[in-house]
Amino acid sequence: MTFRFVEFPSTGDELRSEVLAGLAASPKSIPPKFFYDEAGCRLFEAICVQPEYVLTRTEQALMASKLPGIAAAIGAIDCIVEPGAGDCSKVRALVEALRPGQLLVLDIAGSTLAQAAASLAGDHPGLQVTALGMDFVHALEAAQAYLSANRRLIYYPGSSIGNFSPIEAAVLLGRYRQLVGEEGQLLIGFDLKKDPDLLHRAYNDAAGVTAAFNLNLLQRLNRELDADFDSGKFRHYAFYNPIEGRIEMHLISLAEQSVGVAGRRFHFHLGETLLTEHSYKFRCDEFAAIASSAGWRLKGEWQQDGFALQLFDQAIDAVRG
Ligand code: AVI
Repeated sequence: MTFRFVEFPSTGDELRSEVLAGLAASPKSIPPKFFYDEAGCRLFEAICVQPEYVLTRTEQALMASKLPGIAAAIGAIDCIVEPGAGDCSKVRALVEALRPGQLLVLDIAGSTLAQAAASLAGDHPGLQVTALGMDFVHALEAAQAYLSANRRLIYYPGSSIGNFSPIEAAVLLGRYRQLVGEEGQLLIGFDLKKDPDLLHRAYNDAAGVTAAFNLNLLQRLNRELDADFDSGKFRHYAFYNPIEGRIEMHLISLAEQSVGVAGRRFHFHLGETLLTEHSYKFRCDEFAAIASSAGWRLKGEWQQDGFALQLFDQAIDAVRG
């Protein structure tokens, strides 16, 4: 098997500087990428099997039922790149259908990624697998050095794009286009707008796993930034905002309290929020417009039960421009 893992320099400084900046802002916020320490990765996997969080299962079912058509629309490719690959479970079906020579997976949670990518490499002896433990939003361009093949497909499933604002999403999709070059394609999965009750339940599961995932962020800060959050004094609060078209996930302070983080102190009023995540939901035409503003041209679309996959290649003007 051909497998290599490269861990980019630690995200410790980034965690410190971004968390301190987010806590000093009004409203207070912390980027969702910091959910994914080891416990956070495990909790996210548990969210994906909760009965209310149908997003992951719906995408899997869509992939399973439409894969032959999707593979035919993509055609022959040499390489799949998956940013935010996590446990690499989603890319397996695509690897088997497209049989590329190279797979490049990127994730901020390096150790989870390395284990999953090594096992995938073990199952596909002809496949050259490279795993990069990196914050791809910061360091995406560094992945270029690890790409050898020409016809590249970026695979970005799971509605992860919904965790960026529409403007940030367009910027990221433009960087994906640069990474894969003129012959590159993009296969992307996103959650569709739907009955807000269904969305509300998905982010407020009865078993409390999403709440534990949200609160785990505070435990991570206690451990890694020498903070003293009392997670019993914060409430997980998630709701659908129909004007913005997004789920908002908050941690709301249940007391007047002050918290130490990395040697600084921050005051939380009773009822004050710490915003931890946005999860945008789209209509197909809305998403295609965002991707098109980043130079991608819609080539195929598949939908099932409130979830969509779109396939893009490069708009000619964008390639020349
Ligand atoms: C990773 N991301 C697409 C998930 C979402 O639905 O926004 C993260 C998540 N947050 C709460 N539940 C799941």
